[in-house]
Amino acid sequence: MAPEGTAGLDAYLAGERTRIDDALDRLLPPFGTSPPVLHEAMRYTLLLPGKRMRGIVLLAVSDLFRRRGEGVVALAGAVEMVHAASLILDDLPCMDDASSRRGKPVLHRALGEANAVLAAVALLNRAFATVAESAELRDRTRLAAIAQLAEAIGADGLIGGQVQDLAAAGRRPDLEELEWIHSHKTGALFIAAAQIGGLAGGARPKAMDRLLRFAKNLGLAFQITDDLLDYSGDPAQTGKDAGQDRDRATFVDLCGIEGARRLADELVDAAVAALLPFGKRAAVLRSIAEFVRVRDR
Ligand code: GRG
Repeated sequence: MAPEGTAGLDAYLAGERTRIDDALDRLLPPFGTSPPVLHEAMRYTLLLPGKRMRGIVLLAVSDLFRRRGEGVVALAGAVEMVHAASLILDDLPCMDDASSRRGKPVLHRALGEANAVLAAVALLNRAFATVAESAELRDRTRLAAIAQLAEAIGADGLIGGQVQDLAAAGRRPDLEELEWIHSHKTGALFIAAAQIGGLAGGARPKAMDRLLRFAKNLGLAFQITDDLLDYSGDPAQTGKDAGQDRDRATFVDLCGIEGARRLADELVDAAVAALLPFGKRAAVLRSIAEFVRVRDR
């Protein structure tokens, strides 16, 4: 059922977040497993309240093909583990040197840098193991999902985008370079989430292409609204430091507030347009795109 209105969407998002949170708790070894500090570190950032947007995109895409089992939620959990690992690494002193994340001190401030790095690597491994163990996927699609995730993280995905972002620090990249950085650093995991949701749903190549177009536009729009929130958002809502991006160029720096908002609008419109052939079945995905357009957290 499509969530009706803002209250309906909020309730839908909260419900899907709870399903993912419960799955994450189950997918990790319990608190107190040896070595305790590692398991505490793996759970710390991961289980703090995040929006779970990438996992929700995966669930909403598989819903499009009427797949809603617990196995799909585990796949959403795997994508959220990768996202949490990327946040932990991004926050390190050698990268963003952030102080708070999801309303709490960043992991390396709470449990030390070595534990933060090792917990991030352990989360990545747990994510791949979760996809590899998934009973939801047949053998060929399981391999395709693993490949999607590996591609999204690697040199042509999050890591490539991050390295280019770091290389651009202290200078002013042009809009083309900034789009390249963020379509890799942020967009790649949205794409993997949509594609893995499609694989779980048995989507055919044409549908996979539409999902790719949807996620590509949505991911970049999400980053632009992240930049807008970094500029003018309320840290009590976003859970992270305001002005964290001051040392690197953002879409707001390059386009101004109005320009960045217009660009985000165009990208959300393009994401919604990619869903047209799915008709009414894509109502939830359309609502998610509208959430990205207006979000305040
Ligand atoms: C090896 C996984 C891995 C990554 C290494 C550090 C790095 C390369 C990439 C950084 C990727 C990154 C953190 C991009 C920022 C994306 C972004 C907009 C984060 C905020 O996401 P939200 O708002 O956060 O969804 P919550 O807390 O709600 O999940």
